[in-house]
Amino acid sequence: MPALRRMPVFVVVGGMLCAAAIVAPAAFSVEPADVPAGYYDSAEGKTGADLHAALHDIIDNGDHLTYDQVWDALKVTDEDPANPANVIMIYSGASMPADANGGGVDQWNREHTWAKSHGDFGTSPGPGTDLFHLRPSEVGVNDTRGNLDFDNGGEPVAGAPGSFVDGDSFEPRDAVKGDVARGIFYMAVRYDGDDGFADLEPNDSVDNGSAPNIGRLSVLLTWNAQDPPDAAEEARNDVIYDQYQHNRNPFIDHPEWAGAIW
Ligand SMILES: [Ca+2]
Ligand SMILES: [Ca+2]
Ligand SMILES: [Ca+2]
Repeated sequence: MPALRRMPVFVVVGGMLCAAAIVAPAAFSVEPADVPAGYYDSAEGKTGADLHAALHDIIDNGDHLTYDQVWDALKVTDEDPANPANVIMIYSGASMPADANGGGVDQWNREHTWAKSHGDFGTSPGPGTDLFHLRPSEVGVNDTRGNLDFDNGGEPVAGAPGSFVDGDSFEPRDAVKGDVARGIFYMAVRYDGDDGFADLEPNDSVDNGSAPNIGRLSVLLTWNAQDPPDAAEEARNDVIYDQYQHNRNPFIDHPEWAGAIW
């Protein structure tokens, strides 16, 4: 009898939507809710260079905004959920008026978490305008980060509680350590040198200068594990996919793929 009672549940409720909502999360490994069906099919089961290449092929058709368009996009992607007129600063967590964008000391600007001198890609449409690594930051805090590689340690950053800096590296606050790492991993897979842009890759150094590399890879992998994607980061991925670039950050959807590649 138990078997007979269970059968009708699947037949009656068994439309795709119900089956996915009720049965799949507990029974199978499924994509996060807003990943289009089949988006990562060609990457499934792969590791290392094969996974890197498969992900590159999936995401390399993303659209490129102009640097001016990035202003308005960041006002949407990084909107303060508690105040739609504001945006959240990446390194401080502060909420600032969205229209206070610019180069003044009391304004916020467009922080390239993959410092744009690392590969010297500038602000032309391409890596320099890619929303997955661009985040709002107070002008002063952005200046403090400069083009430093990422690593743990240093002195507290003025105006950005929980962030640290020393002569060769910058450490963002705990809440965004994983966000920063996954933005770096995205850039490495998106830009492979086959489309006129530099081949960006992380390494384990903190003295990369203008080389198309950023470090420290071992620390970024740790940050990826310490600060897994939350609902806000996943929503940001969806907004960039739906409204702006039409590609996704695979490491927000599958943070375990970072360790499978590096
Ligand atoms: Ca250091
Ligand atoms: Ca986070
Ligand atoms: Ca690359």
